Amino acid sequence: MSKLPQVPYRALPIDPAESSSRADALFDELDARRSLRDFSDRPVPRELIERAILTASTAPSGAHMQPWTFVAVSSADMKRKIRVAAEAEEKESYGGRMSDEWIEALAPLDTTWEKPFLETVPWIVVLFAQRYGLEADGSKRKHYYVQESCGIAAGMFITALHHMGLATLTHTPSPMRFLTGLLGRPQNEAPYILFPIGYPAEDATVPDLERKPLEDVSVWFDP
Ligand code: IYR
Repeated sequence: MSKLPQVPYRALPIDPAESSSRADALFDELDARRSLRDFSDRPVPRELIERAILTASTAPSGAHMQPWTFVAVSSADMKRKIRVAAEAEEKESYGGRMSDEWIEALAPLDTTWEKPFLETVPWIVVLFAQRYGLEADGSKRKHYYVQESCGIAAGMFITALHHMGLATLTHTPSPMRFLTGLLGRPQNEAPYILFPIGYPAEDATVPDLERKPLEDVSVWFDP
């Protein structure tokens, strides 16, 4: 393929002192984000979900293939179907498919096979990873670094939602193959993460977790 024409880089005009205050502000904002299970049923305008998807879609991706599809569901009937199918899988998982070690690691988070939030939330968005591209004529196009690209897009999606005051849960009902059939997705797409999205319930609580300090998550070669 021929080279693309070049355009000027749209750098943000920021001086070093401002970088520091912006960094603090972003840290404080993202440090307040938590995975939530207690949602309000207050409606969320579709426009906000559209914007979050567009923001996520600015993520870098292998060879700029943007190998993701966000499937947005507000239909009560479809949310119910997703809940029923997810709970059936999760019941199997909690009832024996998960290792004792895994169950023990989750114990402090107080999760169970029950997923009532899948019906409470105004929106469920399922991110599908396109393992390869499908052209209009049915031919396949190779995608690169699909897992990495979708992981980055998922992070940016979560960040965009949080920035709007919306809450979500990075949910991976396991296995999630049922979502492909339920949502009628083509065979090149694999469900990657399911996001229930809404405003937090007024009395919402989250586990009192601590985040690792910088020295536990980084190593420096900086004389
Ligand atoms: N998918 C299950 C189990 C689960 C797994 C992890 I790793 C978590 O951080 C939380 C839950 C569930 O959604 O309950």
